[in-house]
Amino acid sequence: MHILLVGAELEENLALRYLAASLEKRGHRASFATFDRATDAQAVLEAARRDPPHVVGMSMTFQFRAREFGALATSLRQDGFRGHLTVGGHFPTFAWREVLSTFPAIDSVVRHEGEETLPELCAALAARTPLEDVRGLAFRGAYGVVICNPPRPLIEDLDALPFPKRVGAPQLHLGIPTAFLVGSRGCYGHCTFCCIHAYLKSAGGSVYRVRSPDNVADEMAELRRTRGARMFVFHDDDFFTRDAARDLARVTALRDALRARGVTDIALVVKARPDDVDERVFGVLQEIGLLRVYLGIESGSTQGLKVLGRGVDLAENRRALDWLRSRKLYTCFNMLVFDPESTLRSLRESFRFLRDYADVPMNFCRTEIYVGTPLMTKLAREGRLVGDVFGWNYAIREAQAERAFRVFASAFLDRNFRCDGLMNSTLGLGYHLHLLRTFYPRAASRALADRVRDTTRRVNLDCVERMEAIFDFAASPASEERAAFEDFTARTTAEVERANASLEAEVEEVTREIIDAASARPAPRREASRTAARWGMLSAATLALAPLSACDVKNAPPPPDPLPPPSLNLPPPTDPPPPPMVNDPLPQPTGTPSIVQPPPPDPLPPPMLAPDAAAPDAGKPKTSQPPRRPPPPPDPLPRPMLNDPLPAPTGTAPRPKP
Ligand code: B12
Ligand code: SF4
Repeated sequence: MHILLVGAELEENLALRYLAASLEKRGHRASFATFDRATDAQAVLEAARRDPPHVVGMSMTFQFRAREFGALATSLRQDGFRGHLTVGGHFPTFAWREVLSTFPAIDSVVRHEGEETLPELCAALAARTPLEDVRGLAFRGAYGVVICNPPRPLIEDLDALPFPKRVGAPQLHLGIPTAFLVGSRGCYGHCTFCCIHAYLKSAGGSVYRVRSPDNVADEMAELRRTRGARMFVFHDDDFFTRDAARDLARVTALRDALRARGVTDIALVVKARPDDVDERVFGVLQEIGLLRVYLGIESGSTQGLKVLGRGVDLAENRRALDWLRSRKLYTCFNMLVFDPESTLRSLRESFRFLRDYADVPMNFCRTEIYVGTPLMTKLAREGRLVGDVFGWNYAIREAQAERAFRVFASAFLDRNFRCDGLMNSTLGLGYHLHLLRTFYPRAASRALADRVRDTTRRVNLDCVERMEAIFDFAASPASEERAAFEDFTARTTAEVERANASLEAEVEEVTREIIDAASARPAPRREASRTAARWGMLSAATLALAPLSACDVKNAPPPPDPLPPPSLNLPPPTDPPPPPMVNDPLPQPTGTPSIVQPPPPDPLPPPMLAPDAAAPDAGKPKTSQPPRRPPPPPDPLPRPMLNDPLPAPTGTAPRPKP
């Protein structure tokens, strides 16, 4: 069978590449189509027309883009695609009912990991055997009834998986061929806002699985040999386990395995929690070439850390940042400064934290509500969820904090959320500098490093000062008056946008200096192979020519840390809050496939549209549940924030997680 795999390719889409490798191992043929934004739809349709697939598989991972994928599925049908259309990823794993009910063009949802389920689905389609036998599948059966089979347990032996199928040229970061990979899957954390824990728990099996160091080193060696890769970005949910002895054994074995294969002169990017930062473990990683650490700071206030369920305190956040800073490791972080229980006091505390670390590149936003998370369950119980599963919204409990958020949502929209906006460009700036230091050391100067630090500080302090002014206003009686609130919001937005222009110009200038410094050198440091030399020179030239303003992460250097644009579906404050579409998520009945009746609605059963909870729902299918009613039709288009009158008791604009 030919399977067309569609998804975001902001970076190499590992989900699709793992799936392609597993499909090909079973004798199928897999091809890829990029869908980074709605305007890519035409190219996907053309790919399907050019080389018609039997099955289209879409990676609908991001909640905020789920409707776009649904619309693409509809367009594929209108364009004549008659094969099976399936989707997978984090969002539909939980919201399979809503996805299948809302988008009749989609035939099935592969829940959790797809390496076994998708090939089995293809085999069942080819043999015309019942889809009820495919574990991990939710699908539209006879008469349009939606059936959810029991979940498939997570893959225990990650070493048994074929390496992801790599296609196309590697991304170049300051001229250095870059590869993305995962050395483990899962995480021991229980953060309330994160869907990863819920995803793992609802599948059943070990929440953390790790590849052997030899298996990871084999893949890195292959990437080095075949694609010239020297920059390795690990997308493990958390590269570490908070068990320093275990982590030390793993990274030491990885270092030795890489050396044994001659994979040296490389750099690594990893993600870590603050309580993962251990001197010995990070020391070994530095020996391998650790260049960048995404540190899960998430909040700079005690209140925030508690609501987010981080399991660390502020002192731990500070300890990790201080230590990484002292080792001159490029560290960056995101803060979910606003959360449902934020207060002006906790917000001020978070921005004091940011002031103390103003030289560390960062971004900040509101905590978004992802389906399947404990935070979603909590807000649903409290009747505070607004909108629907495709984009939940909520109001911060404290009115002053909510008013501050609303000003922020307008004023910082461009700065914090555009993928090449000021904050993402500043994150890229620090990354560029460290790439220069690592791969072009003779081109790196002290003066350039000082400029990067000063620019980063200026950007971050500008944020802190403007946010503090917003807090002062939100605390004042004037902020309760509609006209004064609107006036302040408009003025602040205009001022922030003016500042964006000048600060962006500064960031762009320093970035260009780094690129020029790298391009002036004939080849990166310690060239190990002719392949690498060729890539290095080619990409340096590419970077020098790439417009920095372009939001094309395939050509532009370091991929930004794009936050999804906020959906500004704020309900008018006078409206009563719309009833939440989600009941308290309940565990799936063990051993029973769930069934949902598709539109048109069946008048009989009451709505039961709970997204899956984190509770395990493993088991064997036996009988069917009575059909359930479909969700209400999709919400009308989001309303723009700025047209909204005064801050409301409920309803705000969603923001992402880091
Ligand atoms: C790499 C990554 C990115 C990369 C790029 C991804 C890309 N494709 O271009 C970057 C850094 C750009 C990124 C950005 C963002 N990301 Co991100 N990202 C990840 C991360 C860390 C790893 C994904 C990955 O490669 N995993 C390895 C593969 C093998 O696993 P997998 O993706 O789960 O895929 C398996 C299954 O889910 C399933 N599956 C997945 N797709 C499909 C499709 C089919 C057809 C089938 C059958 C099965 C299937 O099978 C796969 C193989 O087992 C995940 C965390 C995670 N655990 O997945 C977050 C994650 C996906 N990101 C997330 C978010 C929120 C974002 C941002 C919105 C965050 C932000 N900064 O604001 C942005 C949005 C970007 C944008 N503008 O579109 C959330 C999504 C939550 C949600 N429900 O929406 C996740 C889950 C992290 C989290 N817990 O918050 N991200
Ligand atoms: S936020 Fe990070 S540490 Fe917390 S559960 Fe998610 S992946 Fe784990």
